Amino acid sequence: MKTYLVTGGAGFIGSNFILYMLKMYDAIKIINIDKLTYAGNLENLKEVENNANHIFAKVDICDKEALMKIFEEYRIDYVVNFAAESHVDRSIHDPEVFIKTNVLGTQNLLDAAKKAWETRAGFDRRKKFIQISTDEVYGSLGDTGYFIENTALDPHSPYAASKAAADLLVKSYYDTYRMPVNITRCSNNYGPYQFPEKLIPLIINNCLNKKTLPIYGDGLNIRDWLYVEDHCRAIDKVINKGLIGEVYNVGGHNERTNIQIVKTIINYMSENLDKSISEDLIRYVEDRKGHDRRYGIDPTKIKEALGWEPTTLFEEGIKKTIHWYTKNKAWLDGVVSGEYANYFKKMYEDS
Ligand code: NAD
Ligand code: TDX
Repeated sequence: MKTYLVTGGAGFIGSNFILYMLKMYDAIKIINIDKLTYAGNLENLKEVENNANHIFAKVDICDKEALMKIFEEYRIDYVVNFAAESHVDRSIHDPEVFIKTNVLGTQNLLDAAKKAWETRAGFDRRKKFIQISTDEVYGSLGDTGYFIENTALDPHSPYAASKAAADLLVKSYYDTYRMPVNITRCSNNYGPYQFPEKLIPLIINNCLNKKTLPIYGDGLNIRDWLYVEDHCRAIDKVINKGLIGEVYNVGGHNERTNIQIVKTIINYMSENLDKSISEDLIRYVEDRKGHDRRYGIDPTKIKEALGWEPTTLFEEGIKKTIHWYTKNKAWLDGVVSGEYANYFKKMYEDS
C-alpha cells in the first residue's frame, strides 16, 4: 500500500487529484497537507471526508517542524507538491508570499523528504518527489513554435519566477544528492473547484451574476487549455512510470485566445441557461503588466514515453465545467465571500 503526501490538496488541482486517485485505487493512502489559504477549501473534498484512506492536516509547507512530524508519523512513498500561491495577478501586486511558499516552502519539503528518505546507501529509487510546475516558467511564445522540456526557462511574472526557482531547486536535489524526482509542467487547467479569480470560473461566475467580464488588453493573448482530470491522469502516469530526474510537459494542443474563451462561455450560457447573458457584458480593461502573449505545450515526450493522451475535448470540457458551476452555485457563493470579496473589489471595482 503506497502512501502519498499531497500538499495543497484542498486547492483546485490538488483536490481534483485526490478525488481522482481515490476513485482509481483502493489500496493507497493519501496524507493531504494544506495551509488553507483563501484558495484552499475542504468543501472540495466532501465526497471523501469519510474515506479512511484520506487524512487531512492543516500544515504550512514553510513550517519545518510540522513537516518533520508528518514524515515521522507516516512512511511516505511519494510527495506530490501542488502547494503554491498560484495567481499571476496577485503575484504582481504582492510577490513576497509567492517566494515564501513557492520557493522556500518547496525547499523545506525537499529537505524533509531528503531527511526521511536518505540512507547511507543513498535513496530508495521507489520513492519519488513530484513537483507540479507550469508552462509559465518558459515565458512567452511568438506566433509559432511550442515549449519542449528543454526550452530555456524565461519566467516573466513573480509567480512564474517563483515556480522556475522551485523547479531549479528540485533539479538541484537530483543533480546533487540523486534524490528521485520528477517535474511536470502543465498548461492552463480548467474544471470543477477552480477558484473564480482565474479566467474561466471568473467569467462563468460573472455571467451568472450579470457582472461585467474584464478582458485584459486586446483579448488576443493565447493560453493552451487542459481539462483538470486529464492533468491528474498525467501526474499519475509520471508517478508510476516517469523516469527519475526527468521533466514532462503536459498539454493537449488546445490553444485559444482569451476573447474566444469568453465568447464561447457567453454563447453557451446564453443558449442554454439565460438569454440575457450577452457580449454586452464584455469590458476591455488595462492589460496585465508583463502579460505573456502565447503559451503552447508540445506534449510529445509524455505521449511517447508514458502513453498519456488527453481524453476531454475542449468543447466538451467547457460545457461540463459550466454545468458544474451552475449546479454548485452555493460553492461559488461561499468562496467569493470573505477575503476574496475584498480582493475582487480592489481589482475590478475600485478603478
Ligand atoms: P490553487 O491556488 O487552487 O491551490 C493551491 C493550494 O495550496 C490551496 O489549497 C492553498 O491553501 C495551498 N497552499 C498555499 N500556500 C500553502 C502553504 N504555504 N502550505 C501549504 N499549502 C499551501 O492552485 P492550483 O490551480 O490548484 O495549482 C496547484 C499547483 O499546480 C500549483 O503549484 C500551480 O503552480 C500548478 N499549476 C497550476 C495550473 C493551473 O492552470 N491552475 C497549471 C499548471 C500548474
Ligand atoms: O479577468 C481576467 N481577464 C483576463 O483577460 C483574468 C483573471 C485573466 N485574463 C487573461 C489573462 C491570461 O492571458 O486570461 C488569461 C488566463 O488568465 P489566468 O486564468 O489568470 O491564468 P494564467 O495567468 O494563464 O495562469 C494560469 O495558468 C498557469 C494559472 O493561474 C497558473 O497557476 C498556472 O501556472
